Amino acid sequence: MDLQNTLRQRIKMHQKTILAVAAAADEEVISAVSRAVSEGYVSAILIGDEPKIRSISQEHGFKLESMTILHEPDAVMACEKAVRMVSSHQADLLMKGLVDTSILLKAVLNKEWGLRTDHLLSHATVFTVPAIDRLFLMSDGAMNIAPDVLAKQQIIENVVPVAHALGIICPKVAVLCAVEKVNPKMQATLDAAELNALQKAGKILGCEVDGPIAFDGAVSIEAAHHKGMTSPNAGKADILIMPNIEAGNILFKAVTYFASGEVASIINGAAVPIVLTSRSDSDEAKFNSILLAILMAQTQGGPHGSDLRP
Ligand code: COD
Repeated sequence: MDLQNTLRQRIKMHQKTILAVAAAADEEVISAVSRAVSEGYVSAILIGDEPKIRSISQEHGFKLESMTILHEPDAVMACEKAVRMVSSHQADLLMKGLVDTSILLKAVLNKEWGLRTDHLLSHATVFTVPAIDRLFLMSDGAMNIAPDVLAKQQIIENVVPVAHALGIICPKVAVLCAVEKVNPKMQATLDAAELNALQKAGKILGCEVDGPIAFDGAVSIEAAHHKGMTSPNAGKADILIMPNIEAGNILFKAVTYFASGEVASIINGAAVPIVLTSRSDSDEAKFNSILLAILMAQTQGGPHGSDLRP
């Protein structure tokens, strides 16, 4: 399964999106953005240390002619400027460059000029691995540190539309735990049972929720059979809901480093989708993430329009 092709096929090319990149002075970031510009997906505003942006680009042959560069060497200020460009509608999408995730997210959450909505913001990753021929989504590996059950409900509500945008009509959501039975000493199992019940009661829409369920039984039909699991969705999960940020972050990085997976990551629930990858992610992962953010912007109302915002 080719993640990048899937994303390319789902994007409408006639809409040009303006991407504001916070702290852009990084080889992988500029590589991904210049590719998205040259392929006609976006026009870009690079906010960061201009001399560094220019020397990286010269060294690696990235073309900057059709991009705007705003010199701002301070990372906190670069994040503020990038977020303000989006909230003032001068740009359609935001992308994290070479800066701590928490610095960018604090700017995004700013009450006066940030990109907050009345919904929780959460991070979602779409990934493929060579061993299994289907798309997976997982959330949250980068924003919500220790979500309670209400936050997990909103995390599901944020990630289900991403699955829909990728053509998964009724995604199977696995709320991951270490076991398949409720154990009051394991909060994740209590949360999973509650989320399962909420979906069955019609309080979570557009998906089917399973849990508590462990990783093997969620992703492998053989493992599910072996463990005697009876749920018709066992082994067939599309979306993996993580118990906490550590589990999510480790799975996300294991996909890349142990399984040679392809990934794309964004923040959902904000006024616009935000391209948010790890600093160590490849230019390919960053390019895929730009495509995913464009797809979600189009799904939510299209770029260049106030209907992107609540
Ligand atoms: N969605 C919506 N609003 C939020 C969210 C959210 N996910 N998180 C916090 N808020 C709001 C709160 O309601 C409050 O109004 C305000 O923001 C501040 O809340 P705090 O004090 O809990 O949040 P902060 O500013 O201390 O931290 C928010 C972060 C997102 C920065 C924090 O949760 C964080 O550091 N997350 C992990 C980021 C990270 O390091 N990732 C690494 C992996 S790449």
